Amino acid sequence: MGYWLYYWPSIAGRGEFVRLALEDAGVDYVDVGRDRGANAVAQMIHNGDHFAPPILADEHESVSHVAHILAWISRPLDLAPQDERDFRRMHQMQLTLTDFVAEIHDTHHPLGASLYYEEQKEAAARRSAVFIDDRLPKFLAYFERVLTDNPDSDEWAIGRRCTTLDLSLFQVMRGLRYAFPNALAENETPALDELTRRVARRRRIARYLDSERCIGFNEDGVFRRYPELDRPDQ
Ligand SMILES: N[C@@H](CCC(=O)N[C@@H](CS)C(=O)NCC(=O)O)C(=O)O
Repeated sequence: MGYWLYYWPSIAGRGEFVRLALEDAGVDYVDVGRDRGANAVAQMIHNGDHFAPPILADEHESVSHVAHILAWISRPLDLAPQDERDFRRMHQMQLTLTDFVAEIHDTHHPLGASLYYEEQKEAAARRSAVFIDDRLPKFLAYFERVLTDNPDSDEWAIGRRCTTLDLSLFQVMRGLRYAFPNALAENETPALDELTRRVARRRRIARYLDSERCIGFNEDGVFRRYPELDRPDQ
């Protein structure tokens, strides 16, 4: 089984949610943006029916949108719950995570993605304050409850096994720890913290995190560290 991942080469961004699933499953994939450059990604968008990356392709088709991609590959990668209703619940929660990631992005780009951060700093500060006061605690409490309420496991969000949703939750917690360490520390998230440690210990994920394939967060991606948007240091 082989895949081609199309994503911007210089950021982890939303591509990382797909990359983590491919890495955890240990399948072969070509990281087209990193192998052939951003033009190859732009060309894929230009040629096909996709609006934005990440895009994942196999020899038969190509699919965009993180949640849609993960719904496509989670079963073949053995990262999905067995039960059909659980599968739909997993996808539903992944879509909630899509909303969460969009709101995280909008903390630094509240007026529009086509403007530089420097052109919208004031609005970003206002937006981030509302995000930190209201939205961050609400999303975190929701996913904390998802983990603690799973009747089938104390370890994973849905069913008995690790799924693509757990890998995505791991990435969001890592990203928040990078972008909003002080605001994150105001929230009690023991189950999410434990999940994050558990995922980081998975054999192939640990190897990936240590590898050159895994690039860190930076101020071009979704999760950006602008200290002025976070709660002040104590
Ligand atoms: N809903 C899409 C969002 C995709 C998206 O916003 N991609 C960004 C990179 S992370 C992009 O390049 N967008 C270009 C654009 O919106 O014009 C998903 O979840 O994958």
